[in-house]
Amino acid sequence: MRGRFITFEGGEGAGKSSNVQLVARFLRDHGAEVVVTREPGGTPLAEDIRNLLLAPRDEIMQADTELLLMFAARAQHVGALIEPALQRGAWVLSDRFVDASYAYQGGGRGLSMQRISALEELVLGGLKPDLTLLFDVPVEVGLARAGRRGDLDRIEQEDMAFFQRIRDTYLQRAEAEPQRFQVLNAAAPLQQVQEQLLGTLTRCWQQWSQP
Ligand code: Z5A
Repeated sequence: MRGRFITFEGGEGAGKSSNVQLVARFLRDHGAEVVVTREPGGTPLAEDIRNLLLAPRDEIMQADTELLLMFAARAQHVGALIEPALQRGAWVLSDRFVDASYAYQGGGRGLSMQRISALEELVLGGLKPDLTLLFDVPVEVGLARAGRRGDLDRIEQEDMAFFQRIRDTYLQRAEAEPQRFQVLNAAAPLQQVQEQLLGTLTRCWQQWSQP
């Protein structure tokens, strides 16, 4: 049986990375094979592209360059890791995926959503996450959490308005596809976020593990 694909999305400091491991543990405890991965990245080559994308530099990276590098990394990630894992029946958990390109390059940078959609079609064909967990947090709360980590990467150095457009785009996408998205109130204390998450997972597990 083909595996299931769950993606974790949200702005800076929303708590995606903190919660991926909780989901992995839940699924492993239920006997599933789980692959945890991230974007941009997930394979050695895609991680090299990630380093290119996130390193602060003097030369300004063009928005189209950023978009194409995101999709180049994604093509490698899907072909070499995600598809083979789904085909052998594993559950794949990805910390960010294609919705991030719509939110950051579309909403944040203002690139055309139609062009992003054309790249999605080219690179992913029909591949879609079965479930997208959107960790939604007010921008100032998320940035304060992320800022405590120290050095900011190239994208984290953008201004508040950029991150507000990203949050708005994520919420619009969730509203447009309520059957795929589950929006979690990530401004709540971690324990409450995890309770919301376990409720969602329990429902999905029961639904998807039926023959
Ligand atoms: N990007 C893009 O532009 N286009 C694309 O197509 C893709 C990505 C795929 C990847 O960086 C960057 O690439 C990202 C989007 C862009 N942009 N930036 N900037 P990344 O993977 O390094 O960064 P990130 O995805 O933004 O991760 P993050 O900032 O680390 O956020 P997070 O994973 O959601 O948060 P966290 O690490 O789990 O938590 C942050 C801190 O908050 C940590 O100290 C936690 O202990 C704390 N935390 C978490 N939850 C809570 C709650 N509920 N209460 C209190 N404190 C909490």
